Amino acid sequence: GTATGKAGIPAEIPAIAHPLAEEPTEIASNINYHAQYGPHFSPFKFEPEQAYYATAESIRDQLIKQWNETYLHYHKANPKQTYYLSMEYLQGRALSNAVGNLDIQNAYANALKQLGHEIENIVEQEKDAALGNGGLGRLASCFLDSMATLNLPAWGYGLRYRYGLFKQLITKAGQEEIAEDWLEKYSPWEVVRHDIVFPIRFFGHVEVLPNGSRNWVGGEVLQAVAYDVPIPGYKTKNTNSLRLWDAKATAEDFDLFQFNDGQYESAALLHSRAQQICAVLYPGDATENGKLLRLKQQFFLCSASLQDIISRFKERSNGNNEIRWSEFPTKVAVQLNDTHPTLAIPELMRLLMDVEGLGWDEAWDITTRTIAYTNHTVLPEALEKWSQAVMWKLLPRHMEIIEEIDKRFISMIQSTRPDLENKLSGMRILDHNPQKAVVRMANLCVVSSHTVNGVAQLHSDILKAELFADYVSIWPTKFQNKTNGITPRRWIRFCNPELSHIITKWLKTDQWVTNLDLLVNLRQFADNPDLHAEWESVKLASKRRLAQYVLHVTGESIDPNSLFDIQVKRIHEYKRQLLNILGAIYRYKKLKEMSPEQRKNTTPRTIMIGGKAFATYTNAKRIVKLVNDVGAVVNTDPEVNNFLKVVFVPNYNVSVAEVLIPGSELSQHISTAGMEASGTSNMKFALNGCLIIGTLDGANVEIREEIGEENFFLFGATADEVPRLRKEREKGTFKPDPRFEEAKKFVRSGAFGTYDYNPLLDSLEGNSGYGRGDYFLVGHDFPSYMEAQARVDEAYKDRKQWNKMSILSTAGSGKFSSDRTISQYASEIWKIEECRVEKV
Ligand code: NBG
Repeated sequence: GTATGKAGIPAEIPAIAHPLAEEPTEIASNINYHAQYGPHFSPFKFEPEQAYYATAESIRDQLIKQWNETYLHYHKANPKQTYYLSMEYLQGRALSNAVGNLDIQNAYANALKQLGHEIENIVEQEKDAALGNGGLGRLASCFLDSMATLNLPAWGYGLRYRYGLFKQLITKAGQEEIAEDWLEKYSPWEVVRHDIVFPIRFFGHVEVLPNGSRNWVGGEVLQAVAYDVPIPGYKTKNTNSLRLWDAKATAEDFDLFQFNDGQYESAALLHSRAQQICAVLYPGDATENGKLLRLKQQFFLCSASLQDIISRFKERSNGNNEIRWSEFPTKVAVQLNDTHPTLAIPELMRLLMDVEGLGWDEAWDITTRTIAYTNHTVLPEALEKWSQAVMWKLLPRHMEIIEEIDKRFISMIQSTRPDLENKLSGMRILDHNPQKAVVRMANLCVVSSHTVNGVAQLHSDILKAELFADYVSIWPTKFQNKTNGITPRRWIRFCNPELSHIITKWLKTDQWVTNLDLLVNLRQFADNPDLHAEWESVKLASKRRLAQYVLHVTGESIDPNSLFDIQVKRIHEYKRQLLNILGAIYRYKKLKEMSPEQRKNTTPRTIMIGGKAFATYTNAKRIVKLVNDVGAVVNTDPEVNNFLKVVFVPNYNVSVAEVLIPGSELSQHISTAGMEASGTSNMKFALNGCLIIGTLDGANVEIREEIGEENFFLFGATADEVPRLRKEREKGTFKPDPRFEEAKKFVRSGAFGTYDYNPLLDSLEGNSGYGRGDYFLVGHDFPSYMEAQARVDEAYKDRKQWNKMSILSTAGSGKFSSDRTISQYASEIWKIEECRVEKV
C-alpha cells in the first residue's frame, strides 16, 4: 500500500518498514512511517512539503547509524581531533548532498516515484541553511565535507542562528531585506542533545581567592545547548558532526512571582536575553547594543565549544585516572576561522587556570600549541577591534588575561628584540589610544597561535610582507599558506551530473570525484571533436535550465544561444560590480550607435549579476539598484535586446549558485588586485568549464597558472602597482580613458531613470564631496577590462577554440579541491590522521 501524491485520505494506510531500508519499496514504506508517526503534520497529508520532511527523516535514520558508529570509533581510537571554530556556515541544502554522499540517490528517487513524487521537486522544498555571509562561511562548509570524506576526526562548531542571512527582495527601490526563517517549521537535519548543556557567563567580576587564584563570578549566566548536524563523507562510513550552539535560560531563571504579579517582561528577562544571542547572524553593530550582542555571540561560541572540547578530552582520557594536561595539544587542534572566534584564546587560558588549576606558563604552553588562526582578509575595516571598555564590562576575567598576554609580549620583545621596540606600538595587542582604546583581535591571534595562514599564495605573501611583516622575523616559521578549495561533490558531481557523467566516461573512472587531480587526463582530449560535441550539448542543456530559472524568478526571458556571463558574490566596492555594469553600459551605448548590420557581427551576451548587499552599506545598495535600472532599459529596448541583456538574479545563495554555475560560460572575478584574499566561486566556475575574466588577485593567480594563461582573460593593475596608482589618483595626475568618462556621463544623463546616481559615480572621481579618489581603481582598469571583454567576444565566435578552453579549464582545476586544502591543514597545521570507520 502506498500514499498518493495527492491530498486526501488514502484508501489504505501504508505499511511501515524497519528504518534502514535499502530497496525502493522498503524505503517508500519507511518514508510513510515518518509521514504517519512523525510529530509534525496532520495525518494523510502527503504533499511535497510533507514528503520532503518525511524523506529527510528517513535519510537521517540512515545517517544516524553511521554517525553514532563514527562517534564511538573516535572515542575508542582516541586520535588527535580537530575542532573548526566558525561564526559562519553556509551549508545550503542537505537532502541532495546526503543522498549523493551515501550513494542512495536512485533508490530514494524510485521510492518517491512510488509515492507519486519526483525527487527533484522534493529537493526544492528544502530551505537553504544560510548561517553565513559569503565565501568564508561556504569555505567552512566545503571543509566539513572534505574532512568527512577524508575520514578525518574533525568537527565544526558554530551557532544555531534562528534567522540566517536575510532573503533579498528586489523592488523598485532596489534591495529589500526580509528575515529568512529556515527554522520556521523545523530542520530535519539537526538532533538536539538535551544532555549537552554548558553554562555561559557574561558581565560579573573577578574575585581573588585566599590562595591567590582568580575566579570569575556574578553577572548573568545562560545555557548553551548542543544541536548536532550530521556531516556525511562521500562514499565513506565516516559521518562527522557540526555542533551548533543555541542559548536558553532555565526554569529557575523564570520569576514566577513577578509573572503572577503581571510583570511578564521582567519575569522572563533572562529568557529573552537568551533568545537574542542566536536570533540573527551578524546583527547590525552601528549601535553600542549591537556591538555588545556581537561580542556576546562570539564569546558564546568560544566558551561553549571549549568547555565541550575539554570535557571530551577528559572523557577520552579516563582510564589513566589522572588527566595529563600536557597531552591536550596532542589530542586537540583548534582552528580559528578568521578573528571572530579569537576569544577562544583567553577562554582556554581561563578554563585551564581558574577551573583546572594550572599555572600561567603551563596554560600558555597548552593554548599556543592548540590554537591556529586563518586570516581571510586584509581589508582594514574587516580586521576586528573591540573596545576595551566593552570587553572589561562583558568579560572582565578575559581582559585581565589579554592584558597579561600583552604585557608578556612586550617584555619578550624588549628583552630579546630591542630592534623591534619602535614597532611595538603597532604589534602589541592593546591599543591605548585615548579616543578609542581597543583590543586588536588579529594581533592577539598572531601572538597566541602556533600557525597563522592565508588563503591563497598571493594573500599569504601579502600577510608576510605587509599586515604581519613585523612578526615574521620573530616567528619565521609560524606563517603558512593554505590555498582555499571547494568540494567537488556539491560543486560538480551533484550540481552538474551531466558534465560529471561525460568526465567519468572519458576518464573511464569516477575516481576523480575524490581525486580531482585526475582531471588533468582530460587534456589529451581537448581537441577531440566527439568530446567537444558532448561538452557543448551538456553546456547548452545547463544554459536552458538556467534560462528557465531566470524566467521563473525575474520574468525575463534570456536566449540560451547568447554568451552567459555571470558575476555572483557579495556586493562590495572592492569586488567591482561597478566595473562590470559600467562595461555593460558602455556596450549598450555602442550597440545603440551601430547599424543593424554592424550589430549582427557582435557576440550576443546575457550579463547576469547577483549578490547581497549588507543592509547598511549604501553604495553597495546603489550598485544593486543601478544593475536593475540598466536591465529595465536594455532588456526592453527592441533595437539591442537580441544582442544584450542585463539581469539581476535575486537572492543569490548556495542553491541558486548550484543552478547558475553549470550554465555559465564566462564569469567575472575582477576585484582590485590585492584585495580579494582568495575567492572560491572562481574555482567552482572553472571546474564547470566556465572561462574566467579576471585580475591577478587572490586565487585567480593560481587558477591561471593551473589552466594556462591562454585560457584566462586577464586585465588590470597588479597588486604591487596599486599603491603607486592610488597616489597618482590622489595627486590628480590620473588621465581617465574617454570610454570610462563616456559611460559615467551616460548614467548621469538620466539614461537609466531618475534615481540620483551622482553620489555613486562621484566615488569614482577626485577627492571632493562623495569623491573618494576611486580607491578601487575602476577608472584605471576600465580600458584594459574593455579590451579583455573584446577578446572574449572574439574567442566566443570560434566555437572549437572556446570548447577547448572550456575543457582545459575543467582539466586544470584539480588543485582546487578542498580535499587538497584539508589534507594540507591536516598534515601541516593540525597533525591529525585519518581515522576510518570500517564497519557499520
Ligand atoms: C573572505 C575573502 C574571500 C575568501 C573567503 C574564504 C572574509 C573575511 N573573507 O576572498 O574575502 O575566498 O574569505 O577564505 O569573509
